[in-house]
Amino acid sequence: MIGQLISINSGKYEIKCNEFFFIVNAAGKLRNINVKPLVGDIVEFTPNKFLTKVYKRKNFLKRPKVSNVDQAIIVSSLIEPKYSSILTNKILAIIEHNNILPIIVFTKKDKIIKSYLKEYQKQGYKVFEISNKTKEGIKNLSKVFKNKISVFIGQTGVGKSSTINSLFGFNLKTNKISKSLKRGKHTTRIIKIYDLINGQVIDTPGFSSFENDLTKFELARSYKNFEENSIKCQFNRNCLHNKEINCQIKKMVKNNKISKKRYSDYLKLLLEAK
Ligand SMILES: Nc1nc2c(ncn2[C@@H]2O[C@H](COP(=O)(O)OP(=O)(O)OP(=O)(O)O)[C@@H](O)[C@H]2O)c(=O)[nH]1
Ligand SMILES: [Mg+2]
Ligand SMILES: [Zn+2]
Repeated sequence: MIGQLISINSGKYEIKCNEFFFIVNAAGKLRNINVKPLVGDIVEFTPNKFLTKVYKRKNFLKRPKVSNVDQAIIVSSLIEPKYSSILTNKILAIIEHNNILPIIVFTKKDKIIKSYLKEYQKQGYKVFEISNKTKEGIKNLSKVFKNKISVFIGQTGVGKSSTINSLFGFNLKTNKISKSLKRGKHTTRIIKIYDLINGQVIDTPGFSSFENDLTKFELARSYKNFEENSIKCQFNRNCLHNKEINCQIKKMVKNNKISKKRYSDYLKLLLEAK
């Protein structure tokens, strides 16, 4: 039988097949060829309940470990936990490098008058500001999920599960952020796919740190607006947009076509990259 792997819990795989759910183990054969099934995989399994094959993936992410997604909902809170521009730009680089459509969501708008909406909109992104308390912006955001598999990504405590609850009337577990540390408590423990009427969403455990494993050259071409414009750099796609002469990206930063903040975040990420 063929189905979709919807969650992995203590070494057991939950598979959805024709509206039925099965819990199965990995077959030894799979372990031998070193295939680690990911949530989102289309898999083959036997009636005696073994997962035997993972079909070719359209795409996959290492963190959170998911495959075959159409878009990533990158969730940041405007406050508590504190908004981190470099973290958002780091996640954007990885998502765009994998050719997955990013959608940026800022939560907790009820708590603070601060906005980064324009900054990201100017760079060509779809951006939403919402409140899970007052439900501001929820209806507008709900329009992007139709017929798509959307994975929620973000730090612990930013409100990923709360946002899924607000959007679709679910009852996923949420938890107050730690008062002393001002960050989340890692409430969501497993990656899991949930069905919508049209489409699917994936809730994921939030992280406290996020590794960037792109090389310098991958990073330099990860953002769509960098990728598109790097052909105008003198060194084309070999330009790291750093010390090189005649760099289109640097020109665009000067002319305010690319935000200075994004560029300074980029330079920091470049320094860290392999
Ligand atoms: N005031 C306010 N609180 C919010 C909002 N969104 C989420 N919260 C609160 O933030 C806390 C964390 O929310 P969660 O939904 O558990 O966060 P999460 O991103 O799923 O966290 P993990 O599962 O640990 O990754 C909860 O106390 C929520 O009620 C919002 O828009 N406004
Ligand atoms: Mg959660
Ligand atoms: Zn350049």
